[in-house]
Amino acid sequence: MAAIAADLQQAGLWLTESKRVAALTGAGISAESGVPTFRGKDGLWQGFKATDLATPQAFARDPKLVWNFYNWRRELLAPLQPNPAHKALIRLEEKIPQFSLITQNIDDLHRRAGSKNLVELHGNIWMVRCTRCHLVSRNEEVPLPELPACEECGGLLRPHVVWFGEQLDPTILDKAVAAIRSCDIMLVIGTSALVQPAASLAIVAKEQGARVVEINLEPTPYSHKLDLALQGKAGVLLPQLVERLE
Ligand code: BJW
Ligand code: ZN
Repeated sequence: MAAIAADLQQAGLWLTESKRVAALTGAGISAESGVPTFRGKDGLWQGFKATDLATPQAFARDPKLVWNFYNWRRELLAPLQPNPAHKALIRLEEKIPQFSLITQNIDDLHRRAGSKNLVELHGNIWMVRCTRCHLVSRNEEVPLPELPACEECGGLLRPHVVWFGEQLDPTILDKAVAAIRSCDIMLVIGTSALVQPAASLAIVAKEQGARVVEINLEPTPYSHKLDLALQGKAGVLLPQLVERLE
């Protein structure tokens, strides 16, 4: 406990000295809101691994199965609320002159919490895209039909999210990289750091001279390369960290 208090104090000092802060979040930040993570034991739906359904191949093979999976997640997410970790990032954004929040999450919880300068790397579960005319729109219907159709052209809709093997939107990725290239400190919160290119953003930050602090329940493949790895729940540690600026 004493060790974590000292680490929190150190991270708090670095934050106090920083004008430009970037944070990267993953599924772990939403776990305390009730959102299942991807690679834990709860990353299973009807015996399928979530990461096996989040692929263009799975959608091409069986779009109904993939839509059933996303409909289940839309139902699960609709009533969930941001937790103390999402809210701590709002207070951080209010205090830091230049703050960027980069999330891999598609759950909309940062937006619902009130984050403003938000980059959603992997899309948003409440957005859909037509596979024929490529129109992107927001759709909060729960559940959507098993094979939802585009209102403009009748084509099959798909979730407007980034699946494995798909390119991230280059404009969105550029915005994230620009924030990382210019930050004084980066917080990496609740991500297993297994998925590229998001995981390498921490290395981009280190290489340009920023301090990087990780908050996670467990060590990740990147922990030993970073300045500090705080082990614990984001909903507990992040509010304590931000308190140090108040
Ligand atoms: C807590 C906690 C608490 C729990 N408090 N902590 C270079 C090298 C190798 C491979 C590649 C590469 N470049 C590209 C690839 C391929 C691939 C990739 O990375 N594969 C790896 C698995 C090896 N990447 C891509 O395909 C990407 N595209 C791309 O780069 O395009 C160019 C290209 C194309 C083709 C070939 C080569 C290049 C796209 C990646 C898209 C990822 N999409 C998903 C699904 C989104 C939609 C959906 O949600 O349905 O994004 S997969 C899934 O993983 C989701 C997540 O955003 C992402 C990351 O997961 P995350 O957030 O880290 O969650 P978990 O569950 O893994 O971890 C949770 C963590 O929280 C754990 O560490 C816990 O300990 C912790 N935790 N409770 C604090 N309370
Ligand atoms: Zn269409």
